[in-house]
Amino acid sequence: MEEKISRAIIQRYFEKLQENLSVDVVIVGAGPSGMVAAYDLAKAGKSVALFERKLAPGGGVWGGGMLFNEVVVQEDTITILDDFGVGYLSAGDGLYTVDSVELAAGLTFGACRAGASLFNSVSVEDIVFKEGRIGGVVINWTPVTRLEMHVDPLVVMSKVVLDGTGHPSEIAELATRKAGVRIETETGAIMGEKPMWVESGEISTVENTRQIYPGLYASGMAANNVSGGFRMGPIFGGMLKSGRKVAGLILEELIN
Ligand code: 48H
Repeated sequence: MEEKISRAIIQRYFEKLQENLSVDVVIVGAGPSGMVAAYDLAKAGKSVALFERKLAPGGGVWGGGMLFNEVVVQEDTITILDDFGVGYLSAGDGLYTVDSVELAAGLTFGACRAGASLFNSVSVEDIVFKEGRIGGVVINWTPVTRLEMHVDPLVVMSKVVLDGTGHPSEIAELATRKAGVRIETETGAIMGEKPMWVESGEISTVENTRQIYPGLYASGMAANNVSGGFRMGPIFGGMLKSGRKVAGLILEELIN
């Protein structure tokens, strides 16, 4: 029995990893925007590999506002919550509260059930940059990167990479710093997140969700950091809408 358990895990994990060595879409970061995008893309029949640095997917959702484990969403994102079967309560003025633990767990479950392959505790440490296009990601175990062990990584190829890494926009940062490319912003560089302005940040997050370089898209707070939008605190409608928007844009590219 002891041997069977270990064998089953090893066999299935390596099958899963092999199936994901070349995919339609790599999503870096299992935050809310990345997981909505993963859900929509997988539902549309695309192969999706989702890499999350931490043990638990969910990004900034879990902690709610200042560790009070509730977040707020607006009326026009309720349909996305319904897709995932996540509950909500009216807070008046078109705002709703959502239990942040239920939201993080619900988004994770939804993305996985839709068919996305989620690899947790895996960090994306570099990009594949070939013939003027981002063509995949370079991965390693998070403990390896945290301990700064000198261990060479593995590579996953994809038609498209989505930067869903949140505030630091790590993939856009790698593209500009290491590949030296100009990205789709006013300056050609990462413009940097601005301070708090909820209404503006919510709108600009969705507006700034787009392709920023051939093969590379940005969503959520990464899109905001790339294009210099305001932050918005623990309101998550913009993140959910950003995930839905970027999935639509990627599908358009993959179909054409
Ligand atoms: C693998 C990585 C890597 C890497 C990072 O920050 P997130 O929750 O992402 P979003 O943009 O979907 O949501 C943002 C939201 O949570 C937020 O921060 C808000 C609304 N802030 C407002 C405010 O005012 O502060 O998740 C990103 C995920 C995290 O889980 C990271 O661990 C992961 O990406 N990640 N995974 N390889 N190189 N970098």
